[in-house]
Amino acid sequence: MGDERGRWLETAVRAAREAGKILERRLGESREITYKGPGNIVTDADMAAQESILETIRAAFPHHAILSEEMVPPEADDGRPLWVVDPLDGTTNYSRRWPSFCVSIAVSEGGRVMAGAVYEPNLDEMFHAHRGGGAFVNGAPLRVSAVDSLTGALMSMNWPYGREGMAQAMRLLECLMPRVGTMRSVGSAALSLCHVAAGRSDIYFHPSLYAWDVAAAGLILEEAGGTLTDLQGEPWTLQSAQCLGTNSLLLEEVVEVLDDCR
Ligand code: 2AM
Ligand code: CA
Repeated sequence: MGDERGRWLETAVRAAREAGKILERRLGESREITYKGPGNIVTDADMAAQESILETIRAAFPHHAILSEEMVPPEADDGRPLWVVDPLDGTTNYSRRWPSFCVSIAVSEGGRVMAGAVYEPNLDEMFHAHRGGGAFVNGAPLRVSAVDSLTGALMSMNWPYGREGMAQAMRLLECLMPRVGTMRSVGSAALSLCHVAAGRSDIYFHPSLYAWDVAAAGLILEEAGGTLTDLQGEPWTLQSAQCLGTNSLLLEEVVEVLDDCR
């Protein structure tokens, strides 16, 4: 990894930790909640965390482009490195003080995610990876599970906002649930993918989300030996509107079940 790219990861980690500390500090305060759509909220804490992250990135890399959930998106990809930021993933959890939320920061180049950091302040867990360099949590290497049959698998998923999305998720669950061991729902896509990377679960899917929910954790998962695709099993890209993360061993079987489900 060149010096410049090394600084990408170092800056992502630093920005994620600082923002996580802000979220942690403000957790006990009363919240200002604004609805962006049914079930889709943003709080004053999302904005404070975003401000801190943007400041850190702009100070280190003034010429890079930034895509962050709570800001106006940049113009079309113009070839500059692009920072893909979710200042608070798991906002509903956060607004209820349910302790599963995180900060997610990725850096992509030419449409490929090259570095990523996901910070979970409650457990003080910093997940990070750069492409080709392996994945780590608090410095310890991450490896996906060796579970190779659906019957023994721990799956997790999250609910989309809105009735139509929920109905679609129910259909997928109806097909998958009888086949897997059991299921959890954590409320943060980024953390859920990090759990697959850490071998804590084996499968994660979400039928409707954004690049900033997935970019950093997806690289962390791949660097831990997992696979990140869409629900058809095609490689995930920054334009994908859904995701499926697996320990790689279960990918084919899950996609088969999903194919038969439609
Ligand atoms: P957020 O907390 O940043 O909004 C919960 O469903 C998980 O999926 C969270 O990580 C949430 O991110 C994310 N998410 C993003 N877009 C979503 C959508 N359209 N519907 C539901 N969840 C979404
Ligand atoms: Ca968010």
